[in-house]
This record gives sequence, C-alpha cells and structure tokens, in this order.
Amino acid sequence: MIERRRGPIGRYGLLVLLAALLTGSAAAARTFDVRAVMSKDGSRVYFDPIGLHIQPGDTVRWVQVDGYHSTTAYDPRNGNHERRIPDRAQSWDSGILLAQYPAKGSTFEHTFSLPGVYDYFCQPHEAAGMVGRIVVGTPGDGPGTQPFGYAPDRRWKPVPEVAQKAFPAIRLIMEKGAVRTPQLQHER
Ligand SMILES: [Cu+2]
Repeated sequence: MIERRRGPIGRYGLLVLLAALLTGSAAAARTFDVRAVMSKDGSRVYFDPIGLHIQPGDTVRWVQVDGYHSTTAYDPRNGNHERRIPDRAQSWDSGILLAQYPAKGSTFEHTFSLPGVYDYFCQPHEAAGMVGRIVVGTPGDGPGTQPFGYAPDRRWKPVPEVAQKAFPAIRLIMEKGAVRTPQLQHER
C-alpha cells in the first residue's frame, strides 16, 4: 500500500506562512506605477510622476502609455553613462518597450532594496530631457546626490543639460512623495 505523505510544509506550515504574509514585513512592500508617455502631437515625452519617494523593498512598475521608451538606470554598465545610482545597487535597463504594437501597455518592474537616489533615463528621448528620479528611503550621500559631472576623470557619458534641468530636487520628492513633470502640474 502506498502511503501518501504531506510535503515538508504541510497544512500547519501553510497556516504559519499565511499568517506571516498577512502580518509580517513582506506585506508592507508596495508597487508604484510610473507612466512613460508621448503626448498625442509627439511634442512632449516624459515620465509621470517624474520624481517618486519609496521605501527599501518597494517596486516601481513603468507602464508604456504612448510612443517607444525605455527605463534605463544612469550607470556605467548602461552605455558608460554617469553613475547616478548607489554604488552597490542593482542596475536596470528595460530595453525599448513597445506599447502601441505589438504589446500595448507593456511594463517593466524593478525592486529597490538599497536606500539612495536613483536617476534614470529613456534611451530614445534622453536628449529631449526624458528622465526620472527615484528616492529610496533616506538617500544618504551616494552618486545620485552628487552634482552632475562629479567625476570627470572617469570619462563617463555626461547627462545632457536639458535632462539635468528636468530632475526634481531630492528634497521636493521627499516632501511631496510624488512629483509630476512640470508641464502636467495643472492637469489632473
Ligand atoms: Cu521616451
């Protein structure tokens, strides 16, 4: 006769796991949406919100709304761009997200485990100032808090001036939680 046994977790273990999920810290991690947008007439490209304050363990989900965009960390591993994320943080690059065709509304997610400032850009539209800033927890003094061009000896690709001007101040992001791109602040 074959005796059927429960796995190592068993029914009791599942209840404990469920209770831990409901009450524990794992349940506190949240996901925030950032939209990647091109205006109908094509004249404006932006991330919305452009600035976001989250906590370690939270996830950001970029949602492709219109046009073709990427979300790419300012990091030498991404085309030798200036490092503007914490030194030991995981980098990310979505590649080009295709919203309109064939995959409408495609998304890309990244979970932020280390506190700090994370600057990122859109590959096709960096020169048009399409950038964003994520502040995770209390930012400290990492690369993303430094002035643009802080390490000229590294010969990194500099952040274009129009993009530099687009970043909301860290202090403002922490104050408001989410900062919309300036042209949108009067819209809903
Ligand atoms: Cu773009």
